[in-house]
Amino acid sequence: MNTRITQMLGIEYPIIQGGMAWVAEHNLAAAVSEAGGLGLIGGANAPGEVVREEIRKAKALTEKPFGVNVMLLSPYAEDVARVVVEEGIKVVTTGAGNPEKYMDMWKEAGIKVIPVVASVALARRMEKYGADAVVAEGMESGGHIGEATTMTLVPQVKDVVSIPVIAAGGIGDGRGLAAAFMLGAEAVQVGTRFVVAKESIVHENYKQRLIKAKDIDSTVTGRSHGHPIRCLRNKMTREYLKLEQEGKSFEELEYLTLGALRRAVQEGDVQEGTVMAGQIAGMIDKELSCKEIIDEMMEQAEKLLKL
Ligand code: TUI
Repeated sequence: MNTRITQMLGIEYPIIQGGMAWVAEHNLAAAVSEAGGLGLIGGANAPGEVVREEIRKAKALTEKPFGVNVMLLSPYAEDVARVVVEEGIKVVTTGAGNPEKYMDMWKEAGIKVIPVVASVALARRMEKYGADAVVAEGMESGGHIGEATTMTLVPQVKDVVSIPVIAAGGIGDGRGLAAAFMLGAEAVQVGTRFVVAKESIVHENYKQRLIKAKDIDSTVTGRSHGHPIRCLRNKMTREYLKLEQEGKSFEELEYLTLGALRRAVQEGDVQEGTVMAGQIAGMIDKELSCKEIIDEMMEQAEKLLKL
């Protein structure tokens, strides 16, 4: 499964880790890269200097390439965009927006730029602006999502761009990896499965909530305000969705979610916190190391693709 992506990024396997807010820190990123995938540090809402520290800690743990995800809704996005250049990062993915204004700076620094897109239109535009690849992310993903499913988005993006396409959303094992290749992808981005990795620093309650999750435990808050977030059902989502149905504004509901992801990830408050996770949560039944996850996915996918 040697593809344009494994060659471009200098990685062994076509698996990149999602840039998950509060989760994608240096231990996880380094473990995924050490296992032969591409680890990512999630910039999320963190200031540039915090991301710089994370980058330096990851460099101390691995000699292998790793990247940084710049979350474009962050008030510090510009700061982080500059820090990745200063720290000599080789791969940047972006999320939750259009990274056009940083593209020239990143390209000049020799950075491979891989925007995460949720639509064909943005994929096309990103190629025009010099993106090296795109991640086509379907609404099966956790966190901030678009409208299209992975099954429909990946081939439609593939049909209009020449750069490689990385599939994301709903991919948690080798069957998903093989299916993504059938749709035309040259790599996959995996988020939720790595949340339950041994090296993942999320609170034990968060991991257990994902392990216990069933297929129908996934829900989406914020659709009516244009800020759809996929997470697992709990007290917070029930209250949020009820108030949303009553027509409460985004601003009125913000108090329910402010800091709620951090509360779930770090403090283990999986009832009132936001438990972001993709729809594959129901497939996870145990905690494995990043290497075990990647080896298992590769073995299963290779077997299927040979059939
Ligand atoms: O970005 C993600 N997933 C995320 S970001 C995040 S942190 C957050 N927390 C609270 C509120 C908002 C964000 C949690 N999960 N995935 C990549 C992704 N990008 N999904 C969808 C998009 C997207 C959506 C609209 C990209 C571009 C876009 O429009 C760009 C434009 O201006 O045309």
